Amino acid sequence: RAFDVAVLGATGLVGQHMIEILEQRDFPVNKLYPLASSRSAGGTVSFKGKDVTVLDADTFDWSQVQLGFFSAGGSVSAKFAPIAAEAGCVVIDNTSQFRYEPDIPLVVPEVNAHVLADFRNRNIIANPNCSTIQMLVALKPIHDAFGISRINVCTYQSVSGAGKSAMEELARQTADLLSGREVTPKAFSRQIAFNVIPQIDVFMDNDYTKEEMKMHWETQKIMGDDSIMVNATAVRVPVFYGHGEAVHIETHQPIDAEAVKELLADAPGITLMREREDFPTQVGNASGKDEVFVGRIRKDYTHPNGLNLWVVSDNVRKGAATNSVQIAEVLIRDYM
Ligand code: 11C
Repeated sequence: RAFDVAVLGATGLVGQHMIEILEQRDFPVNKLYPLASSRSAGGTVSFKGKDVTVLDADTFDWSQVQLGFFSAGGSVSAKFAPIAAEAGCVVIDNTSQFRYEPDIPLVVPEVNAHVLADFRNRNIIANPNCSTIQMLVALKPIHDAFGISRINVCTYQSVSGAGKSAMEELARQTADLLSGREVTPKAFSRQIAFNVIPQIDVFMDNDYTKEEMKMHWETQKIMGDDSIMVNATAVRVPVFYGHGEAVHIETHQPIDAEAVKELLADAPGITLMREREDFPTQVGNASGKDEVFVGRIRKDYTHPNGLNLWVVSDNVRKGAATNSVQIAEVLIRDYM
C-alpha cells in the first residue's frame, strides 16, 4: 500500500531533507503534497525526478493525506496539527510543540518504538530534539545492561540546527573575516565564525538553556525512567552539519569499556568506532549519514561506575528528518 503524504515546511532545511529521505529510503508515497506558508507557496520541490508545486498550508484539505511530516516551527504545528489530526492525518511533528504532553508519543525508533501503539490518542507523534536522539541511540543498550543513573553531557552542535539563515551566517562571516571585513551577529548572540557559543535556545529560570533542559525532559520520557538525571551544557560550534557530544555516564552496576563496546557493536542505528585513534567527527563520518557514530569509549578513572563516550550524528538527518521517516516506517509496518 502507498500513502498520500504532506510535508509541512517543505521549503525549509529539514523539510527539504525530509523529501529527499522519503525518496532515498523508498518510502511508499502515492502522492506528495509539499506545503508551506503563502509566502513560499507556488515554488517547486523535486521528488523522484519530477517538480512538485508547493501548496499554501492555509488552504490545504488535510483529509487528502494519511501522513503529515511537520517541520515549520512550533506555532505552525500548534495551528495545523490538530486540524490535520482531526481530518484523519497522522502527524509526525518535528517541533517541540507537543513533545512534553503525556498522551503524545515521543519516539526514537531504536529506543522506544513500542510507544507508537498509542499514536491514535491524538493522531500526533512527536520527534525529539536532535541532541537527545543521537545521545539515546547510543545510551539505550547501556541503560538496559547497566542502568544509567546520571548523564553529564557537553554538546558541540552545528549551525544547521538553527536553520538555513544560520548556515548562511557562518559562511558569510567566515568569508568576511578572512577578507578583513567586520561582522555583526544576527542568527546567534555572538560571532559564530572562528568561535564557540555556550548558548542554544533561550535561558530558563534555573540558568540552563532550553536546549539543555530539553535533553533532560526528553531523556526521561523516551527512556521511560524519571530517575535518570541529565546535566547538559549545549554549545554551538562553527560546523555546518552534525552534532558532537562528549557524554559521561554514571551507572547503577559497575561498568567497563570492553563490555560496552561489545554491546554497541551490534546495537541498532550505531556505527561503533572501536579503536583508540579511529574516532568519529562531523566532517568525514557523520555528515550526510543516518547512523549515530560512537567512539572514544573509555572507563572514567575518576568514578567507580563511570564511562565516557564521544557521540556524533547528522542533526538534520538522524536528528530530524531520518528519525521522522523511520517513525513513519514503523507506523505503516505495524499499525496502519
Ligand atoms: C539546535 N537542537 O541545534 C536545535 C534544533 O527542539 O527541535 C532543534 C530544536 C528542536 O539548534
